[in-house]
Amino acid sequence: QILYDYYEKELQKTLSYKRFEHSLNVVETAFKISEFFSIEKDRVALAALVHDRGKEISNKRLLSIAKEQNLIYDESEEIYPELLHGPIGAYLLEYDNKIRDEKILNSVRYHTTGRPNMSQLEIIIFLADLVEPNRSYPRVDDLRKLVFNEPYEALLKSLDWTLEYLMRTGKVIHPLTVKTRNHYLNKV
Ligand code: DGI
Ligand code: FE
Ligand code: FE
Ligand code: FE
Repeated sequence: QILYDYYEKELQKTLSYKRFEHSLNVVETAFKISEFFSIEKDRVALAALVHDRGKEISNKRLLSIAKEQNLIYDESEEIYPELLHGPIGAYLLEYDNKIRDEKILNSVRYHTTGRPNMSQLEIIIFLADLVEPNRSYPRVDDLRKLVFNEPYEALLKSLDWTLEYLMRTGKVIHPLTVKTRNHYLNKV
């Protein structure tokens, strides 16, 4: 709790009001989802609070940090640097904010694309981010229902819908988004 309060203040400094509010919503939603898993609640709260640490960093800076620190995974990240806000967020949380919990860092690192074999914490943060109360996009309500009943089904659907959306709007697809979708296709 002491740690949580400390990072709440730190995050408030680096995020806009709107993004900070989103983060608090993700904390609440992640808590609710975590009831279906046996998992430490303190860790869930902290991971949700900090998940968008890298979100308000300019594309230019995301790319320059990623190149400097050798954190580029795929060329799609150079085309669409926002894809780096998870990995760079995790990097900054580790080196600037001194978070050393690898489980929390991974849940931040992979919250946008997911990855095959996600931990429970990674799944909770991924899903909570997608369905927190302020989110609005087509079929978000379908996803909200699924998240609390069939979390793995929700995960697969959300990836399918994201891929559909990316194709339809002509956006670059990160290989991890595809790998994650294929992985969970056989798990549901
Ligand atoms: O940071 P948030 O807005 O809270 O949420 P997020 O980190 O999950 O980012 C969501 C956005 O990421 C959403 O607009 C879809 C996009 N996204 C997810 N996978 C891919 C992707 N965008 C591209 N271009 N390629 C992907 O593979
Ligand atoms: Fe994000
Ligand atoms: Fe997300
Ligand atoms: Fe988010």
